[in-house]
Amino acid sequence: MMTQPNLHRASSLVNRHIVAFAGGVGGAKLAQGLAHILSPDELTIIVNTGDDFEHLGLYICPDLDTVCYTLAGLANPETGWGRMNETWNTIENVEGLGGPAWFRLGDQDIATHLERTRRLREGQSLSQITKDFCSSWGIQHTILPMSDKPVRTMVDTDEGELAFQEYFVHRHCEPIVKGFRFDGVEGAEPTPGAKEALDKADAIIVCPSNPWVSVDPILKVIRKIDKPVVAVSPIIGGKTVKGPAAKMFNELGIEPSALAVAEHYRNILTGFVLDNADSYLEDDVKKLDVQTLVTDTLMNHLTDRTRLAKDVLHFIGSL
Ligand code: FO1
Repeated sequence: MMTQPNLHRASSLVNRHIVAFAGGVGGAKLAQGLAHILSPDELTIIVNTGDDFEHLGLYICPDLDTVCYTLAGLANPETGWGRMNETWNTIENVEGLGGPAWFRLGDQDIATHLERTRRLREGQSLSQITKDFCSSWGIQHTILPMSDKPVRTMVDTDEGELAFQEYFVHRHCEPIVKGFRFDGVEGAEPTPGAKEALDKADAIIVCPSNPWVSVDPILKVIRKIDKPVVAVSPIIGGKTVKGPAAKMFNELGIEPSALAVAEHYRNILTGFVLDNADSYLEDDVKKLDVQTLVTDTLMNHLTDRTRLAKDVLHFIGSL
């Protein structure tokens, strides 16, 4: 039976398939905007797992949970991570017993880590667990860990090598960054679903996540990319909206800017999205043989997220 073409997509009657690479809070916001526009069979979100770690005996996947909670409308609107309307009884009692409380695990959030850890111990794969959790949370779009094998981002600093959450949360990103290592990335195959989604993708969108610790692990696992790639700069006016990406650029001896991000991705980029505040960098980005879109990339509310998603999809249609 011929399905009635969706007229508002007259520009591309054939279904389009987008794969989005997302990491933490910034990436999750654009992923949410894309999920509001694209149907589940048009969008697959591949998420960084380099931030995962074991803590209090629980297997914790911060970026997977941030993307899932955001798409489910469950995310804490202030922090972007963890759950809204959260309570902290458990972690406060852990602290009262002398346990570590530096990584703030809310009572609702702990259920996610308990059940994920239980299922992993039973031998279920991370992608299967994520699929089941998404249906429990009412998420129809496919959210995939980049790999079912563990990958651990290690941050080399002036104080030696630190595990990612140790650097990011416990040490508040203070140590001076000298480099990164993605432990386990050599043996980590992309999840089966990720390979399929990439094969049928018309284009890949790199969401505005930290290039060093949220996107690079995904690129290292996916390895070969032979589709058009559009990246949205996570740096606006030389600064990040949230997180240490600009500080990392600085400490690695690179002037933080949208141009520096475009140069970071230059081997895979087809198009690059800069904020209006960085329009003066547009010609320099074009010199990288990359097409550009200048627009408002700040995403405070869902309306901003869907607007930016629309802009990016329209930009892809023009490539
Ligand atoms: N980030 C913090 O800065 N402090 C925290 O206490 C914290 C707890 C936390 C708990 C669950 C979770 O899914 C994320 C959490 N994050 C916290 C954020 C997390 O460290 C980062 O979102 C990612 O690892 C990098 O984007």
